[in-house]
Amino acid sequence: MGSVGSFAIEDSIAIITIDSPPVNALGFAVRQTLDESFRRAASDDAVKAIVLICAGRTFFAGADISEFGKPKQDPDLLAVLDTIESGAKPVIAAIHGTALGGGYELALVCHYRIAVPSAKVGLPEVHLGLLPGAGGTQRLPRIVGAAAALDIMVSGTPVPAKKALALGMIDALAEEGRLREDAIAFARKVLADGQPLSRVRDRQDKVDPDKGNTTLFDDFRRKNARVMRGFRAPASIVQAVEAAVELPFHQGMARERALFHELHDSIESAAQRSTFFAERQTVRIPDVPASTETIPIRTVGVIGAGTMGGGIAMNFLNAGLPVTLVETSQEALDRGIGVIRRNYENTAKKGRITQEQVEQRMALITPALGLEALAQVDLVIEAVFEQMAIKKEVFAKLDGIAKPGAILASNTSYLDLDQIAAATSRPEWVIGMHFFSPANVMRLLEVVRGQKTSNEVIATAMGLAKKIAKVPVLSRVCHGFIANRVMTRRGEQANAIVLEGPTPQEIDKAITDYGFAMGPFQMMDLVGLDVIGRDDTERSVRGDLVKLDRLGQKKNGGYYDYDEARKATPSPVAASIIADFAQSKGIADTGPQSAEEIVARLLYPVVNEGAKVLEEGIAIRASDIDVACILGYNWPVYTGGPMFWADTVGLPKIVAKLEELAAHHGEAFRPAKLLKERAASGGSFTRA
Ligand code: 3H9
Repeated sequence: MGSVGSFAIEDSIAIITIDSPPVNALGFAVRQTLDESFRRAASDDAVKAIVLICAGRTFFAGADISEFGKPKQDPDLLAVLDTIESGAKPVIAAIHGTALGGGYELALVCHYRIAVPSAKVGLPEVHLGLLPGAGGTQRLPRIVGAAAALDIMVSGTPVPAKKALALGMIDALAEEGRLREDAIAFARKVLADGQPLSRVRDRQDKVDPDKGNTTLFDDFRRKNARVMRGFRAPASIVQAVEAAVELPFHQGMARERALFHELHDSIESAAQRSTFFAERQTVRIPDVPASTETIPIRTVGVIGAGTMGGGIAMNFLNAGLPVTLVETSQEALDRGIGVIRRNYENTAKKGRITQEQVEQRMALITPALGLEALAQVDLVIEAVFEQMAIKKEVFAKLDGIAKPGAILASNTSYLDLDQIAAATSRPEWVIGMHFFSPANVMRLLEVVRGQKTSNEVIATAMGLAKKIAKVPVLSRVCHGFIANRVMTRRGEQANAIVLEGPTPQEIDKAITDYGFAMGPFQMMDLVGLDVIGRDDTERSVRGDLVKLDRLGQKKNGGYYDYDEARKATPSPVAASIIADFAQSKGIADTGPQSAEEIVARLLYPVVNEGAKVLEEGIAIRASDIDVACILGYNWPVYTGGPMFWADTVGLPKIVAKLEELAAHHGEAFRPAKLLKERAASGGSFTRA
């Protein structure tokens, strides 16, 4: 029997077990084994029913994404699914872990689905810029109806077993730990009942009522317009579900196939697939082997209970780790803990956690007023005011308090970690753990290694990230590390071109049309003009707005004016401040610029800075820079991040534009050596 499976017959029931670590993806060997196993079961008269089950941590996690874009090897997934579905013997899919994408589509061609309560089933292809392409868009609506199918496939969120049972996505629950036995018992019952076999594809009862109901689909598109913006896959999913409702099964399948191919060949999907692997690649560090020993982290201390410290603490509380939260005054401590409680209660109100979980998490906090309380914790994260003198003082004190073997981490977002480490007698234990605001939400964790940080400490921080549901990106020390450093170039250019003619709204529109949720001026108004660039020494438009008490959305408007409902309109006051400032600097108004010009002006310097970050060895690989920008700055994932995007634009084009900008605006635009080299050699940043 194929290389990744086993075949057993127990009392007239064939048990096909697939074992292809890590996640039983439906790659060539798995498809071949399935094909052979089902043919054998079909031809063996001793077999009356079939149970399909997986070994290891999960049922099939979907098609093998690493095979996409490579030459196809038969048997193809659809053919295997057809063999299973058209067989004359009942097939029971026995599900544990996650049955995802092609994995759940495989379960849908089985005649019955049974799962343990901890299992999840779903069609998350949308996150890869795809639609379920092995019949999922046609079969799921036939079980749950078009409306629920749209929600499940457009969100891509896996459905827990109990809910899946209620929806009809599975037929029965097995006892946890007894999946095999319960699936066999289920098969026996099916045989005993002797009902004729029913196939999902033949069902019409859930889709027929929506025939001709265009409102259902129009409403869905309208309601989800914001989350679907820029992505291609969601709109294709809606079209495929429409086909499931309106067309006979085989025609719907043909429609699904055509849409799948379009998506598969799109840049958007290539970008999202690349991001999937990029996020999993970040933990690989050339000089820190995977076998490096890690330090157990059972307790955490967080210094500072402000917005950042509180958000950081929540990550650990969510993961069940006790946190000692330190502030300098009772008032600040109470305020910080109050904010954490309010955050949790809001989450509970939305039904995402229970009130009991709120209390459990709150009970993990130990409030404290002095650093002495941190003597026994395994990891301390400092989140105090961003000033070198203050950080050094805190670390020097910590050095005298923390137990030997404790990791001392700083949440600094710009400062020199090596200087901070030098304030202690144990720099090898000092590391940067840079969270992005809101720290309990944003998935990026920049781990900053100092010159002396030990491999064990690095490996521990990288491993800990997964435990608290973050994606770690390793950076070496430089001003702003990876994400802030490269993205600062975008802000600088926004501030520069607004003096040359384009208005804040034109610039913001170019950037939001590119795919960012907000443009740089909208963002500054939201955060507060008095908060950003607080330490600026030079005169700036922003500074002039602040002098007029225009602080942004919160007070008197900023770059925009706002009405009661915070709806933004172009601001004549801001326009005249910008014009005055430009005049004082002797910058001529050269008129409007095209969206393409604006995007190039703001984002090519980000690419250029990314190239420098790579060249200097600050980031390990270009895809780490992409992950940092996507997860830290909401860079649109369907462009793949700045470096992947640069490859799609073409590096010679970017170099030529940067040279042109350098000629007009100065050396800051001069293309990095690495960028020039890759452009000249026909190379790229992210392609193999
Ligand atoms: C699809 O099915 C298309 C069909 O509709 C149509 C076809 C015609 N392929 O995430 P982890 C690797 S599209 C290849 O760290 P976890 C992953 O790279 C697919 N490799 O584990 C990693 O490798 P490494 C639809 C895959 O426990 C290792 O497995 N399915 C695949 O945190 C462990 O992964 C999906 O989108 C794959 N499909 O989470 C599901 N999946 O160790 C994608 C994983 O070398 N997968 N790998 O870095 C997941 O969401 C998570 O992996 C899962 C496990 C929840 C399953």
